[in-house]
Amino acid sequence: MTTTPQNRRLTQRTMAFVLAGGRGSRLRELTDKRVKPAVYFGGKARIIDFALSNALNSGIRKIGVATQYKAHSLIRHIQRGWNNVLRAERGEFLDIMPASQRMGEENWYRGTADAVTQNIDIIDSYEVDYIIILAGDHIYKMDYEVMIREHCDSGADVTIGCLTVPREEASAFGVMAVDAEGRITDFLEKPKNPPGTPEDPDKALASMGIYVFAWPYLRELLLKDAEDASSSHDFGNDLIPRIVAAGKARAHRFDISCVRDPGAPAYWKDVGTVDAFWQANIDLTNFIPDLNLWDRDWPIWTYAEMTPPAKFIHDEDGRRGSAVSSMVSGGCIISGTEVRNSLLFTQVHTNSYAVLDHAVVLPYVTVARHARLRRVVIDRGVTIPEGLIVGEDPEEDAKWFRVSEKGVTLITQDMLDRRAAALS
Ligand code: ADQ
Ligand code: ADP
Repeated sequence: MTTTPQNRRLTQRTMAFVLAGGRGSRLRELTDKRVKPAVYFGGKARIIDFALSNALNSGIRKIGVATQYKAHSLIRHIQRGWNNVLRAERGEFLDIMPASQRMGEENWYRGTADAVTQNIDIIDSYEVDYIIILAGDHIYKMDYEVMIREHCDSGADVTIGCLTVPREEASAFGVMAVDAEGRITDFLEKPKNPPGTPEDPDKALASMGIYVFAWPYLRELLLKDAEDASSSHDFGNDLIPRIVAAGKARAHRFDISCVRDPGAPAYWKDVGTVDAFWQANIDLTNFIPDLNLWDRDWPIWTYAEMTPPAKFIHDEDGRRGSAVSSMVSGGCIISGTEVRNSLLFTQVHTNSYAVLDHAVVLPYVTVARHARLRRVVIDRGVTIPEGLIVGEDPEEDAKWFRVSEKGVTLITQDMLDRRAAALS
């Protein structure tokens, strides 16, 4: 079945399979209309652009994206932004693989492994030797070629990307124990009481949900798993523990191999909650952010609208439109507004006497005069009414909006409409 010439680059003999079907419900109303990988991040991109850019920058040219929940926005983004990047003439693909089109009998992907199983015929047609399974919902820069090379050299059945996390956060992950050679000796999916590492009992080795397999090996494993009535058809719950028990799973340490910017720590984030989403976006406005989006050797590709540059207006009343320690995207008009430590996506228009402080503002938002917004996430397309004040009185905010554990307020148009109706 492997027909690829051996002299091709390893990454050309590998397909990336991106899992982008999980809803991400902890992002609350931000994922009401779109799946988590389609959520905006960093001023121009969407979350999935990080995994796709990593694949592309690593030299991978065959990519499949499995979607199911609220996939419309994601599919449109991929079609607009990624269609021209890969060329079918050179055997390059980016295929969207929606659930419910395949096999007939089962409408949805039953689990992450089932999402691959249901597409076995398409993957076969790519004629690749290796497959790397990725999640479409993490923010990081990673050279997958290093990991694929390690997998080939070691002769393991699976290589799992992992990183060191504080032990108290490890219950959200697959947690593993490794020996001195990097062999995984134990794997627990989301354990209540995660084991520490031998070097540091307060740290644990967490799976990033990134797996490299030889395709013929995984193919056989999936076909067996599909027959297994006791399986939930999930990588973390079913397949990985089985391979680890058989003794041929290897850990790839992302902390050591990551695309590191001088002085910056290894960066990998699951922006799964409103707090984490807000923080990771606001962190980009730091003097030296841990995630470097300015790196020309590792660009994050996306669909970017054609827009004029951001404009800052000194209005008729003499109010200065300004932004400090902030990122302001194309098409924005900052007219007589004070913007501090904020991140503004494309086409945000703000008016006189308004203040934005630690605000993450998604595309196409309008902020009317005298609005003062602190520690907020504003959803796409929202119109902020004149004089709205958020971030000063938590009780008032909680009446109308979604206030997170750490006091970040999420504002959507539906919430504003309900507020307007109640106050009128
Ligand atoms: P989880 O974080 O719980 O654990 P999971 O829900 O399995 O992740 O989703 C992984 C990826 O698959 C996400 O990108 C999600 O969107 C997608 N997905 C989920 N269900 C899907 C389906 N039915 N069809 C298509 N795509 C789907 C996993 C591992 C852990 C590991 C963490 C790292 O199981 O061991 O530590 O990822 O975040
Ligand atoms: P979402 O994340 O909500 O799915 P998309 O970016 O996929 O959003 O698509 C929304 C479409 O609507 C885009 O074509 C965008 O140009 C358009 N759009 C949304 N709001 C506005 C607005 N206020 N002005 C102009 N165009 C808008």
